[in-house]
Amino acid sequence: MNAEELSKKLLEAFKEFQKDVQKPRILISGPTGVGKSSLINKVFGEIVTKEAKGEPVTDKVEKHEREDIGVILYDSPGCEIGDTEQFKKEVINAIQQEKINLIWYCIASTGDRIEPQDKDTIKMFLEKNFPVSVVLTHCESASEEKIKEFKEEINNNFKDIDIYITSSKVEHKIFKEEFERLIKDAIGKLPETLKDAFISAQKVNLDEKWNRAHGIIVKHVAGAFGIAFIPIPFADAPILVANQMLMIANILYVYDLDGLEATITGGAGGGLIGLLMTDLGKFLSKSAITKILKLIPGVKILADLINGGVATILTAGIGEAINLSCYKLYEEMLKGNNIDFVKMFGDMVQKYATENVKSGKKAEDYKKPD
Ligand SMILES: Nc1nc2c(ncn2[C@@H]2O[C@H](COP(=O)(O)OP(=O)(O)O)[C@@H](O)[C@H]2O)c(=O)[nH]1
Ligand SMILES: [Mg+2]
Repeated sequence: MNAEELSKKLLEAFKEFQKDVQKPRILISGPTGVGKSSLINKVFGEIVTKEAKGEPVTDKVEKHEREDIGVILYDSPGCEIGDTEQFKKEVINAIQQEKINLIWYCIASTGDRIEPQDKDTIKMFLEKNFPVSVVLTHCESASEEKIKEFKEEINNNFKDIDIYITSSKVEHKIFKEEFERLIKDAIGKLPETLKDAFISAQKVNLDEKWNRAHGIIVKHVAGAFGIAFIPIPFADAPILVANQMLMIANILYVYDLDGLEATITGGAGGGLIGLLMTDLGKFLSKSAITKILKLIPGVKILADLINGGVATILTAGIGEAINLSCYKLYEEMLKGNNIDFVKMFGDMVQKYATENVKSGKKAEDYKKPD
């Protein structure tokens, strides 16, 4: 396969992955004006809710879904005064019918107290065994004592419920860490089959993207060893490439750099991934890989054999080079430096892959950058 065919196949593998992935369904609930839409925008990017109003599931519940985004979001008000029966019927039905995986209930920390309706709503969710967490919003405007008081009051009513201290308006280390914790906990609560999509869609915990990609690589390396255990003639190296192609599609899916670009530019997205795949196609072509293979201690290319050990070093080295390059690109894009870094993506992958392969490191020995 030449570079062009490789990048085309990579892009196809990516699109297929995106099409077939199973997505979690998350309900964001809480009184009007509490900051639900802002929370969604902060965590998943404005792209999710930008288009139209969302599709009504009931009078109370709205659904936001896009093919290229890894979560299906639902938005409902809390239970307002005099509305309990109606609310119960509609929202509880919607949760059951739509098979909601997680509920984030929002409470503004600017209120005088936790309102009885908030407690009623949370109580109702818990009675039904729905997985609900509390997100305190507008926390930049509340004093530390106030937040402490709110947390205590919530915990007095609902013992082990998770509470997050957030602001969608002000950037601060505390809020950043709280959003990261919200994501980390959510990943822990979701079934394995929904994690790829969730980690892909969220835009506030970059380390969890690295962790997921790393796990994918470790898994694929085991596969590479299987394929190559019986030495393969070098001419058949594309077998190996096919295994790596799925791995690479999965890594790029988890980072969702396209979605990040769309969020940053306010555009539709869909352009960046093609550019990255073009670079990767060049990088994975036989001549480039042969050069890298020669770096592995003890490999004799002329013997025309790739054995299991070599295949694992190569697959881990390439996978982790892409993982690290995506991580760095993501960081730079968040800082607003996208254009130049996108141009450097191919070089970055090449550089890291060379270093990695030379080091002969095992997949599980790679560590997240600081
Ligand atoms: N200061 C501050 N304003 C916020 C925060 N979250 C939301 N807002 C503002 O509160 C208003 C209502 O937010 P919105 O997300 O539309 O609430 P929703 O009705 O629950 O979807 C908007 O003007 C937001 O900009 C926050 O954490 N801090
Ligand atoms: Mg809203």
